[in-house]
Amino acid sequence: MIDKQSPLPMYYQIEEEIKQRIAEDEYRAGDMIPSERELSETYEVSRMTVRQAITNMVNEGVLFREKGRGTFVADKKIEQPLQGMTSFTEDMKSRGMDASSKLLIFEKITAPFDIARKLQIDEKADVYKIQRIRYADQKPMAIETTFIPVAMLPGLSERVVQGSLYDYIERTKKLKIGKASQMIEATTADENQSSLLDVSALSAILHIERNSFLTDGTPFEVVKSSYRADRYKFISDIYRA
Ligand code: 16G
Repeated sequence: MIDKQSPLPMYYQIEEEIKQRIAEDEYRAGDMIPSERELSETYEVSRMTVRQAITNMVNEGVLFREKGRGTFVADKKIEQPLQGMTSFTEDMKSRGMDASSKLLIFEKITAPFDIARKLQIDEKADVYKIQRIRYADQKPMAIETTFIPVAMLPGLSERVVQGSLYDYIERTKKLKIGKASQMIEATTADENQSSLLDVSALSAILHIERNSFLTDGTPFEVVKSSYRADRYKFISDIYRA
């Protein structure tokens, strides 16, 4: 309950109280939480205070609002470890979720300058440009744009990239994936991204770029992805030297 003598702000106490109910499964993903009016009566605080608490939790991705319907408990964010080079398909499988893709672009193009440099190929060389929306249990999680040298995987097809690219590289092509360097930065969804990812305009997005190499050091992909920040958090273990 809310302690009005506490130095902790009342909106913060309400947040903690609602989060506890979620942690204890009293409110589950998809449940509607009580209205602002009901919460302000329950906690004997102003609606402004309740609104502040709810807005903070919406911004954190704990709750989401639906116009004209109410406020609901969001699915728990996917915790993605930063160590270990896994594929989207493997990541979802390990969580018991179903991975699928919608192919938006599959074309052969002359490598853009920055991509040619990262793939260490001739500027006039051809690359595949593949753009996929990646889904977990039918819900959009990320948009991925992948560049691969055509010379590396001449037989790549639309059908292959409907499934797992890494599976094709390793099991069909018998190439050995070694490592990647990765960059993550914060952005917001533009109009196109927000409609593809089914989020509102200017939602928080995690932009990730991965540059991947075979075990012999040959670069094989550059991937630019936009992950829904309300569905993902990246975690890592760190050690003090
Ligand atoms: C992940 C990788 C991406 C890779 C894809 C292959 C990140 C940021 N990206 O999404 O680089 O191309 O997996 O997935 O982790 P697939 O084997 O399911 O096609």
